Amino acid sequence: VKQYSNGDDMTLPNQLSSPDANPKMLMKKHLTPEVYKALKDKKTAGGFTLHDLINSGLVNLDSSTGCYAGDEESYTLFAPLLNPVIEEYHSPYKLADGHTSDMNPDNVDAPDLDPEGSFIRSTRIRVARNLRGYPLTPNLSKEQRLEVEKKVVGVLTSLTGDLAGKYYPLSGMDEETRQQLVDDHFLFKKGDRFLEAAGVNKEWPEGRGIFHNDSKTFLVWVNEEDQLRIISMEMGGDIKSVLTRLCLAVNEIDKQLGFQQTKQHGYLSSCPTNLGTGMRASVHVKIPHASIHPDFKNICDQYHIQPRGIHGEHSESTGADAGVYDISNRRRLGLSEVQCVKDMYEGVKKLLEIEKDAI
Ligand code: ADP
Ligand code: CIR
Repeated sequence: VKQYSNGDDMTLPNQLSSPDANPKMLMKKHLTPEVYKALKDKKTAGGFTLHDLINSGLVNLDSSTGCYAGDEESYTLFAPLLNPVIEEYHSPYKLADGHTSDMNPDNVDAPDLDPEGSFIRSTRIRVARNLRGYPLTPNLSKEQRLEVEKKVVGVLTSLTGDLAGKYYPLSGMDEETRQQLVDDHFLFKKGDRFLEAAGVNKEWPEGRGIFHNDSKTFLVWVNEEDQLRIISMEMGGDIKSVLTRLCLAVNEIDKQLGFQQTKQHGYLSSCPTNLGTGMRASVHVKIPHASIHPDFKNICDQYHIQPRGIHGEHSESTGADAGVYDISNRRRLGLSEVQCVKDMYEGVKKLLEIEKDAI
């Protein structure tokens, strides 16, 4: 992990004054000279420093967030930086409010928004989770990573019915199979530069892998950005079916392993944007007109949804996929999993109204 050099106590890391630094980067915005001075020599009991916390944003000046936590203690020790980052991203949530989870799919009423299948290609819901008793991935040692993998795989291979499947470790997977899984939207990318600078990719690919059932509707990423990314996905727009499968799996894994959580932060994650529910509920949806509507960005903000390209975060939709977007809930903390799904649902409903009006 690259480090930076700094001058006297009050001098911010010089990368942040580069004209290339994204002025909206949350870490940059909230790392004032006072906060920097107060935190620069602090270290968690697990050895995680301010430098470790912010390195991803220093190396990647186009970051939107720019920091990754190394352990539960990072969230309290570095709170003068992280709390404003968290509260801005998950606005209007205030950490003092406290977070409540709701993984009961019966509380979601989400009739298919596109039963004819003209707009919505696929639906995916994932949650980020980390095991109690371990650091988060930026600060996880090789031994701990292997231990987490072993525990998780033990539980996953005991699942039955629709959730039964196999674990495919990344070590030893042939390149063609790996690339196909990425291209088909099932597996994480290799070499993400944000995670690389955060220290998450150490000893790659050891201890990483993917579990999935035969139909690839239930998948678990092991030891990528978070120890677990639990994913339910299927073609079409049946959000309730996707959520029901996810809840069944997450509740079972939780019962057997136990996830890190606090009252204020909900479920812990390495990236502050994933705190709380850790949930990103998304559809791949064809909206060539709505996406160029002058109010597109405002509508996304108003409905708390986030557009991405369809090849994962930081990708653009081009070529045959032009006009197809990944639309998901943006907020994840201070609202329940059920409400995250509702944010996505209401946002997509609105975008489809605009799209249909424009055709
Ligand atoms: P995350 O959901 O973990 O934040 P990414 O945005 O990087 O991660 O997406 C991970 C993968 O999941 C990518 O291959 C992406 O195309 C795929 N994906 C996301 N949403 C959907 C969806 N609704 N349908 C199909 N694939 C999806
Ligand atoms: C960044 O700061 O851009 C990356 N570390 C990813 C941040 C989380 N993603 C998001 O809000 N879209």
